[in-house]
Amino acid sequence: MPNLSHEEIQQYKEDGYIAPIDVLSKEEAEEVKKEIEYIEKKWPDELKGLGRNYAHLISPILDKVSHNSKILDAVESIIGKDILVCGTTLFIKNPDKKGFVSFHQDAKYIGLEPYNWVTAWLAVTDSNEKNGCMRMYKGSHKKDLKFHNQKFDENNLLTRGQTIEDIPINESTPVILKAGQLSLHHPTIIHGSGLNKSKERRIGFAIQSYIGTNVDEVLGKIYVQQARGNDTFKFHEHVKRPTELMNENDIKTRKKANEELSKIFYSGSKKIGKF
Ligand SMILES: O=C(O)CCC(=O)C(=O)O
Repeated sequence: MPNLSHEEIQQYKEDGYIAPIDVLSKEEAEEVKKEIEYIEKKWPDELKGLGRNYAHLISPILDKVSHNSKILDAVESIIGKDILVCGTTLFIKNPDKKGFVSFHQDAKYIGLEPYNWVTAWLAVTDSNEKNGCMRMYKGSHKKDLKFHNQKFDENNLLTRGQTIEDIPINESTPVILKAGQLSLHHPTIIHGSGLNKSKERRIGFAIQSYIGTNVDEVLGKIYVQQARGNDTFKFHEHVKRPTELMNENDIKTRKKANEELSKIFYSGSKKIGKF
């Protein structure tokens, strides 16, 4: 049963995002954090650079989050019952680093069409104004895609440092989430996030994105998993869900998936960024 109420769906349509949605308990979120930190410690290069993508293909715990029924209920309310997980990205801001995310629209460079998709962002740690939570420019999803300046700044957590200039920060709304809570945002909403000025890590696990089976990838190839319903369109290669951490075959699949993803991210660009 889809679980967003009529009012919540209306709010999503009006604002371009919805939050907070309770998904995991504090303890479950802590378990996800521990898994990420265990991988970082045991395989220090695994989640760096391009490796921050598709981590759900090598971690059963991140996979379980991506297939969480509470998330899928909410997603189903927005994109319908035939749902694929088409990718995940870890957005980690360490307190001693200057990481930020410039204002952008996800749909600009990702090649997923039509826009029957939604991005879910799970707060693995608390996410608030002090540690650089996402900020949404409400209602901006109703307008066309904007020009993005490709800045490739070293501290920008976006691939090309793609930036929509002159977005008034005081007109954007912070998405404040407790660890375990989720936000869902529209492909064309303008959003970004500032620096982590706290003393703790800010960790977000973005399922980017949940796509309807009718959504094609017009710039390249993606590797998907069936989350709900049926895929009668068969646009994409389906991959299996991991049953153990860092299984050898899953590592190979993820490597291929990330190589293909990089081609999508930098399609038409002369320069390649660090992710
Ligand atoms: O983690 C962030 O601050 C930004 C993430 C983002 O832009 C996204 O998930 O679309």
